[in-house]
Amino acid sequence: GTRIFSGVQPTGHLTLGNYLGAVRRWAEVDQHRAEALFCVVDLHALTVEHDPARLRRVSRQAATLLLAAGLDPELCTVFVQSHVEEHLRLSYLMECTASDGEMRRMIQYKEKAAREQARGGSVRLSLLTYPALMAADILAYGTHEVPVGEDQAQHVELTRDLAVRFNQRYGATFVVPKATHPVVAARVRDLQEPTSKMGKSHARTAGVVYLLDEPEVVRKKVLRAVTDAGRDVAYEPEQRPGVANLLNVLAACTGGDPRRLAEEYDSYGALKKDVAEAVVEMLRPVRERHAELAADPSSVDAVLRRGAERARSLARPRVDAAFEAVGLLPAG
Ligand code: AQP
Repeated sequence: GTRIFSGVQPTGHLTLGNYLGAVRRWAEVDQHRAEALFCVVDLHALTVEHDPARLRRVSRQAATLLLAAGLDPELCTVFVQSHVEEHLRLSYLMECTASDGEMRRMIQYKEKAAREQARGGSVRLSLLTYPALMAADILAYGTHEVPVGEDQAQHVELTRDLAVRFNQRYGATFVVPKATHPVVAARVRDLQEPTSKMGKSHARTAGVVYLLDEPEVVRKKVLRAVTDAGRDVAYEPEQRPGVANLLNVLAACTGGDPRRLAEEYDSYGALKKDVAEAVVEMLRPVRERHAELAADPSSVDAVLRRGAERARSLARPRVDAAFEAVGLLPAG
């Protein structure tokens, strides 16, 4: 059968971008059609400056939100990356397969490294090697498909290259995976800076809708979204990214087509009002379920414990095989 793997980084509170670009599809489609694993990739969150207490809090919240968004532990495996040591074991072999140059070419590395430097901080070495760990996350499970937002396409491409290279050098070990993206809203933009993606670790939060924002906060953020010059509502992603972003979000929430939706509005104000309500309504059940689950953390822990056991048992044979394939002496 098809195997699916994907994850979220607990670098901050989950956003509307995470939901529309990834999590919603995991819950509505992916968990029903394949053996699927979904992971809070906490080790990846250590690649930028972090606060331990906050990481712990945000990791738990992310796991709880995945369940609140509809991931069903009876249908799929939900776990925390650091609970399954196979990711780290395989990551090292991926570092031994990748070249320094291909890591440095990654857009996310360049952007995040620049951000860390602008803050006056240093760049952690793990930020550079991040794609090796991500490749390990994916390859350890014999993953066929990686449902992600478009911003992750380059990393999945690199993962494919590493799988092919490893297989050529050491014999067929890994499945070569491919990325899949949602049809609409594969890249939700920041409401204040519609040329950049909406990211959970952005310092300016006015343009970022978090899944747990109160309805009033969601409304305020959407109504204050930056729109473009011109008054009529038209879908022109290149020339008018702000309006196109709102139309994409509305289309994703209501199941419509952004081009067709544009024809239904003759003012930005009316469009924003409908976007705000559509987002509030879409997120309402997620927030409610999150509140219920958060009141019973031990049940979430139990899900994560079972998830980690299952993930470990799936990953171990392949990672052991990879260790042997490169010539490491079996422990016996
Ligand atoms: N804006 C987005 N639009 C569509 N999909 C998105 N994803 C993230 N942002 C958008 C998808 O959500 C999944 C999990 O993302 P992540 O945790 O790897 O990354 P992030 O939210 O971008 O978090 P960061 O790295 O903390 O954000 P920034 O950019 O602020 O540094 C992925 O499938 C991703 O594609």
